[in-house]
Amino acid sequence: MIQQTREKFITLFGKEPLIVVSPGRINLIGEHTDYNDGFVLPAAIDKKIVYAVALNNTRKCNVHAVFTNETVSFDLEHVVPTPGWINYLMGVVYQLQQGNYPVEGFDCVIAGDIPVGAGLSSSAAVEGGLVAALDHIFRYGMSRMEMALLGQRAEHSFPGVKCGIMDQFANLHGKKDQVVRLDCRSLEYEYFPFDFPDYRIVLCNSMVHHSLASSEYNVRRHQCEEGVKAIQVLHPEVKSLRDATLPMLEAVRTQLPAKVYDRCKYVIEEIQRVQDATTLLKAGDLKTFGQLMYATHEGLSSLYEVSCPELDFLVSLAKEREEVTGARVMGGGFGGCTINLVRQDKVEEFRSFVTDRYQQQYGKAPEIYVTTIQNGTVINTDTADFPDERR
Ligand code: GAF
Repeated sequence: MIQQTREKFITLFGKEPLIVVSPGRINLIGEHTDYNDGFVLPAAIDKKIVYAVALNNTRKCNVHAVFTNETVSFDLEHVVPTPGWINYLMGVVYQLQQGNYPVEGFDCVIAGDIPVGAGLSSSAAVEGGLVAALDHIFRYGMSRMEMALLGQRAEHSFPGVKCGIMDQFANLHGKKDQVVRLDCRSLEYEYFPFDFPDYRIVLCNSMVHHSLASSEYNVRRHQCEEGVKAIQVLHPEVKSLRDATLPMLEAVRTQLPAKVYDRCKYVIEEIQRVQDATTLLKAGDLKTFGQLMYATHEGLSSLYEVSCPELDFLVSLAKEREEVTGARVMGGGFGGCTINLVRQDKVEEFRSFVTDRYQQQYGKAPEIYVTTIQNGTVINTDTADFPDERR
């Protein structure tokens, strides 16, 4: 894909580009905890966005998307929210401008194989890849964390999803064969080898994509804040659900709408699960780790209500299989993928079992990806020496 993207760029724009590879992400456990100052355990994967970029000495940005085979241009004097995939790039440019990072016109080809709406965070990959490319070209000298935070602001301000930091963080900090536990409050992080040669990480894409995903996401975030406000009356020291305990929540239960109580209960439990899961991972106990994944799914489905019948069905299929140690809906929810830890020697059996049963139930095939953990966003070294004539 890298070579094709480069060639497409040369055909369209007639010069050598900088190439940046920007991955999607998985998250082993810790869902909807990031915007509650909790912990997450993500990793970057082998599905990616590829950018080819060079400057064009104008004030215009011309972006060709291979996946839709269209070129969209925008003016650097007029960067405003715009429908379609270009919004994610414009959000990044807007935030760079807001942060007084100089941006000049550029030409760009964007390609990728991260399925959209699958919960693998193609949007953070689009954002992180572009920040990294422009940082390299303009020599801003941003840290990876600054890039992630800028990507998050882009997501808030242009697509309007009030996301946490997990996706942009994982996209820019991923390390091959390692998962990373991020403390979303202090932004401190620690890598852990994901060293289980007998297991594979298998993603089952329900192929469901609910349009509610972003609006309901923001509603969940608001409900968590509502819970925190109620708890603060008795416990002013509680700044977010990260600081809350189940007894604190119980004490205000009667003052909360039932749904707000449920949302908060899930988050408080999930933040603890990530801590427990990390201990299990260090001890090499993938079996008990898997039980926590099932518990997360249960919480996401019945308390947080971000699952859907198709995802619940995929997890129930996983539960039937002895080769699966754990499974759950992954990412924001309302469609997309389940993540499954599956014994390596039974992956193909699992694949055909899930495909057949899902097909029977819903009349459509799921997509199944056996994924690997890879590095976060990478500047392609062969193209990294960015000569002045491309400026
Ligand atoms: C989406 C968001 F972008 C993340 O910040 C995170 O909240 C996730 O949903 C749920 O864990 O991917």
